[in-house]
Amino acid sequence: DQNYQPKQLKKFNFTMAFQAMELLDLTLTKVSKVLVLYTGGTIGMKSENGAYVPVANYLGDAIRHTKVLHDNQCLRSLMTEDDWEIATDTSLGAVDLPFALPTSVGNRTLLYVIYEYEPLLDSSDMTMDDHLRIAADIGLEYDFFDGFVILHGTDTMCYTASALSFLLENLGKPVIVTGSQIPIIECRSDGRDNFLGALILAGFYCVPEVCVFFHNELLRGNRCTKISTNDFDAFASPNCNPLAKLGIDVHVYWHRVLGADHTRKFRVHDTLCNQVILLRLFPSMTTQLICEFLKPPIRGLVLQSYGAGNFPINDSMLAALREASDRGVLVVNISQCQRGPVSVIYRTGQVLAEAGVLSGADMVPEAALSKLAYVLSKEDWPLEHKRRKLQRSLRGEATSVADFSEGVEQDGERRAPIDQARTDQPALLDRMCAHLSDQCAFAGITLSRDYFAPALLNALAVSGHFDRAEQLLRGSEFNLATLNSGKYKFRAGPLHLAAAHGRTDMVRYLLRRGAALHAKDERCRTALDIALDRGDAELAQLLASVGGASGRSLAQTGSRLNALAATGDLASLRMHWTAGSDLRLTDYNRFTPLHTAALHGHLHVVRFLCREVRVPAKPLDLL
Ligand code: ASN
Repeated sequence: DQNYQPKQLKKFNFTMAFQAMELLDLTLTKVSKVLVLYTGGTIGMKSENGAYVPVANYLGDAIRHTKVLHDNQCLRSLMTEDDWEIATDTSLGAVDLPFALPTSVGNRTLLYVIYEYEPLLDSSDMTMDDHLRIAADIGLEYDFFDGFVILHGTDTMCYTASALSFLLENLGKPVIVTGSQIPIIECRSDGRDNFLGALILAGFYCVPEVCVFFHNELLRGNRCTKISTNDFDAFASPNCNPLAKLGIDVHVYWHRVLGADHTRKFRVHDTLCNQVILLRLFPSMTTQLICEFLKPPIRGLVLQSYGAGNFPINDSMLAALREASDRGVLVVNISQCQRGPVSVIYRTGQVLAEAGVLSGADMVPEAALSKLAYVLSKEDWPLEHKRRKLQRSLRGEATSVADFSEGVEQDGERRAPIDQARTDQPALLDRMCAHLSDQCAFAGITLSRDYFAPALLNALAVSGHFDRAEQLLRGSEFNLATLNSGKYKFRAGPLHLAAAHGRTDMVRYLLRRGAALHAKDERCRTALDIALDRGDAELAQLLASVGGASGRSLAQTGSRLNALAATGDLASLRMHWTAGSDLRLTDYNRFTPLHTAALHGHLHVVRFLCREVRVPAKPLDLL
């Protein structure tokens, strides 16, 4: 229908609540910040005239009054009396205060901001343009938050999660899509647990993937599919086990989590080709129907064949596929069965390969379609390259041992964390372990192999022996937990240690191996903060060039910059500038470095700020 105008998510003004976040004093607390993008879906629906529809401007209120999802006391404890009064005085205009989860284990605080799109959509109304919108908005806010939660309808949740997994290239932070089967304001809603679990995982666990969280399980977003219209357990990930399960404990299966190559900067791809189609084979399908499906402007087709990837040996149907493939149409073969890959064990499968149809391995249809839309949108890739890409696992969407052992290639391709084929050096690890246990024996510590790898890696990060670190990672049960020294944020890992000892090559190596660029230590510092604190300009520049950002609040950074301006430390200010710091940030007195430098008479700093950085010389408006 040419006249059909799809409803579309509109971009939001993000600045307001983020500024409110900056009112909070986050200096003394281990805080994670999560951005929640609310697109619609049952979770925020109400029944109107006997049918559920999304209702604007009410989910936030409902959440603010739900004790397990928001704790006003916790928020208040982070603000001064004055700021609290200003922020909550409705006569001054409402400030959108962030939400705070009740403080839980380890005195960690999780703050989140909810952005509600307009219009809210039942996910059946969503299109690829909405996927692009969400990806672009994550891109805009990427540096300011530790993780992202997307509230979404369940019906097309897996399409969105799949599309995002491809669009968000070199993703280094968690993006978790969730929703519910019963609206959150209803008594028996599954929405509260789903939302809460998604927030906790996005805020406190460095799983740098696009995931779906539902019914206590974290699933890779491009591996799952909706299997039930009415169960709370609505999603299955038939060919990939869950990445995490929430029971009494939060259990992340780190060996399944994919590592990104963090020497490549996060970027958002901004197009998808919607000239793609999904065709499920059925007995008596005709050649004419296939030809209709393959007509221009269609550029890609996902064919859901029978069983292990089988198709009738029908010459005219196969000729139609061959002709389309010769014209440059990309046809990907996946199975109608939920479990297992397509293969060529039957003649009925071989004929498809001979007709130029590409293997989609064990992809779910949602992932196959999104991958096709993504690959086809890469206009600068030659056709042969696109074909190759389609047959590789780009974001863990398909099982392909060959891909994984080749490691990371480019454009955000992910590496499987366990090099299972490479556990060929146990002897080396055992020798290292023996050596370390000798040294530790006097302390009466019993160390197991599981705990050795992180400890050894930390030691190697300090000494900078990345060749030995590589031997260690290959020889041990290497996973992201090893690389990041444990499961939680707020713990220094090898990347922090290497940065603290100025081991630039080691930092580069660890990033390539998938160490979390954005992980924070006990003092909320990222590796970039440590490099800046040490005055290591080269390392700071390296970390900034791959997308590293500070883990500190803007006020904390502002104070540091002002302190440097007060002492006239031009070299350090220049280093911060090269590493991407905003030299207009204010300290707790609302002074900018320019004011401070002027106050202390540091003409060379004033000159640098005015002439090179071009900081506007604004009056101090708040004093
Ligand atoms: N129709 C709803 C949607 O996809 C279903 C749900 O969210 N449970 O938006």
